Amino acid sequence: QAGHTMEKPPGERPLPKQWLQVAAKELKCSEEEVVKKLVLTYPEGIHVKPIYTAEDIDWDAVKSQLPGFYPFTRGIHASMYTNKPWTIRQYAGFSTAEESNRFYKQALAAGQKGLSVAFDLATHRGYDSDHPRVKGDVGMAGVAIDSVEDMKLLFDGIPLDQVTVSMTMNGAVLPVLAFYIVAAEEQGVAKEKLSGTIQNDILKEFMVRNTFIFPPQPSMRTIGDIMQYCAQNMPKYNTISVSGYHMQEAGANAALELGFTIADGIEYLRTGIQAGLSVDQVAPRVSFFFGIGMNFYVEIAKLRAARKLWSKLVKEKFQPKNPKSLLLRTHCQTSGYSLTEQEPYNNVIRTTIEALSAVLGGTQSLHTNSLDEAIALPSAFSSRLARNTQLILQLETGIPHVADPWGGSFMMEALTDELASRAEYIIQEVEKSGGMAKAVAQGWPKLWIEESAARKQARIDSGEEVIVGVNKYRLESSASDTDSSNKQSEELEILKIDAQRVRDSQIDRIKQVKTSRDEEKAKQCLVELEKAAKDPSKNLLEASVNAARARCTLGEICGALEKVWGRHVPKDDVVSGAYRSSYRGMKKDAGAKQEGYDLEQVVQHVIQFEERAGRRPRILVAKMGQDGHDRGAKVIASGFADLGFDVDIGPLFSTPQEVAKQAIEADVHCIGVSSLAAAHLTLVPELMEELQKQSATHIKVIVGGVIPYTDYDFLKKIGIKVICGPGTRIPDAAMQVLKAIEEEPTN
Ligand code: DCA
Repeated sequence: QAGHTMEKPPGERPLPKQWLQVAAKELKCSEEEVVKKLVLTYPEGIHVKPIYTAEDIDWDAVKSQLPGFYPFTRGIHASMYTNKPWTIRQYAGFSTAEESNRFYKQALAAGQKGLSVAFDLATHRGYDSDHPRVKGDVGMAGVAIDSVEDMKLLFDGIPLDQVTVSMTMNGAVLPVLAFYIVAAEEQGVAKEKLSGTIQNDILKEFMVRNTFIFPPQPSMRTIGDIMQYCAQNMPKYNTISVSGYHMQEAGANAALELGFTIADGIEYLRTGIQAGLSVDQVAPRVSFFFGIGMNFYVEIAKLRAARKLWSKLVKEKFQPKNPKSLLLRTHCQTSGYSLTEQEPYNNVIRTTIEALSAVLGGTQSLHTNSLDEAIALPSAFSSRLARNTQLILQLETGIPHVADPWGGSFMMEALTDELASRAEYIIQEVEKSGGMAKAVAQGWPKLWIEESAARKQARIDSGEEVIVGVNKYRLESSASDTDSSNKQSEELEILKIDAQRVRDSQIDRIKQVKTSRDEEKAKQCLVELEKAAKDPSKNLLEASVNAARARCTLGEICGALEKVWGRHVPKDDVVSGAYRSSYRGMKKDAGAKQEGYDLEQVVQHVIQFEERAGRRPRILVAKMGQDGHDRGAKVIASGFADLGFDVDIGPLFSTPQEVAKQAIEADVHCIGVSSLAAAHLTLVPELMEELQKQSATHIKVIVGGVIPYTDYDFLKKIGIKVICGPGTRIPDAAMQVLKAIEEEPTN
């Protein structure tokens, strides 16, 4: 992190003297104490005051701003939702292409306006469904797509010239976009007519989401080639969705999310320009994607600040001629992280409030999360409720009747400026590194986000940040130990995917595709693809479209590229000290959860353990399968390290066999498996079998992440000692681990 400073000092504008005098009387304290008590410091480093006045803003600038006018703080369209509401675009996909297709058609019939495809992790990581590494992942966290035949089934009966489709794909972007283009072509829709969006944002994959395949350099070249191909052939298609969402999910506060996302956007404009395009060919097709969390005012301000900052920086840095190049068009998604396993119906309320922030902030398109997403994949019922949340906001509330209703609010305008200036400071730090690609390679943006995540966890664990039903007003039955359960969660209908059945049917279709194609032609296309990977003058998407037409599979296309580029192996650092320094002691006020361990109690217990055992408790934090969501794993690793544990962190994408080997070699007491993508029922039993085979059953296994209550019994039966669902405090998890490893060995 050398040379980079995370904190920018907050801007100070004093409270009005006459107001302070009256407030001091109301609070029965001195004016200084009023300031101490009522001026809050947000994680972004902003001091939020109890009141705002015209003194807090540049009123002359504010009063003349209009929606649809530079710098677009008030919205990119003059009429905004008064003319056309935002697109209701729910992110979905699971199991096979046929089942997802059925789901999409029902969603469109029920009022959804655009599609957004979730692919399974095997597809994301460039493996066909028959690859041994993806046994637990096929069809689980999204739909399995192995070839153009799957893509055709996915959109069967859905006119691709009328319905805009967004595809969340980054690592395997070439085969997936190629399959989409060929599926449309065979549906009779020419490329020029295709509108929609491909995520194609690899920088944030290296930073937080981890579904990359290839190293950074060829990955960035791929983006340039896609921009070039689309500029020539698909002028209405959004070639990128620059995503802050995953940064927020990984723990970034709003300023970090905003700063790094805009910096990513600037880097992508440079990538398109390097690929031979003008800024006006690239910028109008760059779209954005932000996460919307529970801090209501900040999230609205974030979207206003994003538009303002983007138009200003694009104007300054690139001098575009087309006014559309200045517009930040964005999709938003309510926060998955803010959803709780405890009292899941509270999640409907959280999502509604977050959706309100997104639309008051002027989003173009929105996904609202389902109430059960902290527990499992969304069911038909919860998906309908999530969609209806948006329909009610659009059709029943009157909210769309006024463009930017917050415009001119002293507080909102001040917050917008403050966030924009904080994010601009972060962007300047990135520019000092030589741009976002270089900053990502240096690794400091990732560490800033991980530090922000550890600090947030500490604020939640100490009760400073309240989550109703989790660390305050918690139901008796939902204590975090594994023996008790939460009735509401248990009663929810949960969508279950039969992993074996999905995998078998995908394997059958791969066989059919391979036996019915012109084998010579397919082989030739793969050779051409290899050549294109070596030769920057060739276009990679064009070569991939040819391979898709010849029925090459996703695994074959990625395999050809991998031969030339190799697979990227990330290096792992763990933040230290942030959790402990942000933990301020457990709150014991009314409603606070009284049970649970405080940080110092656990630290003492760890010291006693070390005195007895002659070494510190040692844990291997493991991620198995293709699930790259590592916020939980990283927060546990840095939190446990701060409590005194010896922490090893295993490589992403490990097999159960690799995890067992690493655990035995490192002589750990315990393996902590973090699972967020529903593969635990396949991979955890394999890990237990492997430990048994290697006579290492003395190593205790604990599992954390998105684990439905209905799976607890099964996991306990196979010997899992502790299960930590979402909302488990780190000191409590650590204490459970200590107790488990202090038990007698089971073998
Ligand atoms: N007055 C006039 N025209 C309007 C207005 C208005 N008030 N509002 C929207 N429009 C037009 C747009 O200009 C656009 O026209 P165009 O196709 O000729 O450019 C059209 O209506 C569609 O609106 P748009 O804002 O582009 O909405 P979407 O098609 O839903 O695109 C966008 C949203 C963010 C740009 C896109 O990248 C997207 O859908 N992303 C989703 C990403 C995603 O789903 N990720 C999943 C995790």
